[in-house]
Amino acid sequence: MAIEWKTVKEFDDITYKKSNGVARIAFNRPDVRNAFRPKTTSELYDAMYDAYEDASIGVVLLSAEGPSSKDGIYSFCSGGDQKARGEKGYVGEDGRHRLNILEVQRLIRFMPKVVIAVVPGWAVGGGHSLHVVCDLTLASKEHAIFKQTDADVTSFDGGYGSAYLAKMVGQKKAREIFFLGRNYSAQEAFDMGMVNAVIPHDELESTAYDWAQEILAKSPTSIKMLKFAMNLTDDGMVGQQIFAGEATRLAYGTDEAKEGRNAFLEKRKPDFGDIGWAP
Ligand code: S0N
Repeated sequence: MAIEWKTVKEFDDITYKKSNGVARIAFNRPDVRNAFRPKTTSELYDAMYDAYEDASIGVVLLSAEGPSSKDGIYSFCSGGDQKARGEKGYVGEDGRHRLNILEVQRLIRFMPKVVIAVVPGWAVGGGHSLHVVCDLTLASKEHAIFKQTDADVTSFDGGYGSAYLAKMVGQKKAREIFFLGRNYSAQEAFDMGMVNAVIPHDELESTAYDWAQEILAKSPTSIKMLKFAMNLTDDGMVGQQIFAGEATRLAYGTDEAKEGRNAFLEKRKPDFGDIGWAP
């Protein structure tokens, strides 16, 4: 059955749609292999933040339009747009140097929803890093190629893109990916543990949507607490802060919390007597 996507908002560099609890955010610069410039990452952030805020959305698919009209080649994302790179870095329309893809990475990492990278073709440089930071990755059997060119163009991700990748595929393999910059097929990426499933190209989007529907049938609190629990040790104090924030939110719903709040408002000592200290 065809998925009925509804466009949420028109952007220049991305498309943004929703259907039945799923948001689909897709790079839309296929003629440059979906490279991102500062405008692209600002739009990505806006769409991601909308999905973050929308309580009807539980899963975000990060995908790509294409293939390229020039040569018919598919791409997920080829990373930072080298044509938008000035003398000191990536330059936005306002002339300022920006690395705002890192803000997008953090939003993916910290949003209490599942983000699935749907990789129809090239995942290169910062595009590779984006798939690494997503919760799950589904890749086109025929067209997905994973490659790290950061060390070729002196535009390198020393955060999640490399260090977190090493936790995923192991130190030796991560160093090989970055130090040699070779191409890896979807199957090789699956064998390394950085792709969840290799899917026939024509079924990639419908499979991602089906995975999303399976996830949406689960308990939202469980999914978000599990995501934050799995992030925690790698995200240091920020990981703890996010996990603990959700624990506090859960505590607010207890009789104990209500008594604490009421006692303050009624200018009396709290009476936690009935709560007890059960192990
Ligand atoms: C993707 C590749 C391997 C595809 O090769 P293929 O199929 O042979 O196509 P090409 O002929 O090379 O390309 C087709 C057209 O697309 C343009 N193009 C491709 N990639 C880019 C790009 N990244 N920027 C600008 N244009 C691009 C080509 O120029 C060509 O156009 P025409 O036809 O007009 O000539 C191959 O294209 C490739 O290797 N691309 C470059 C990949 C790359 O090096 N990306 C940058 C790597 N670094 C980052 O992404 C870091 C980004 C970042 O912001 C960052 C910074 C700090 C910390 C973290 C990050 C992070 O996010 O990682």
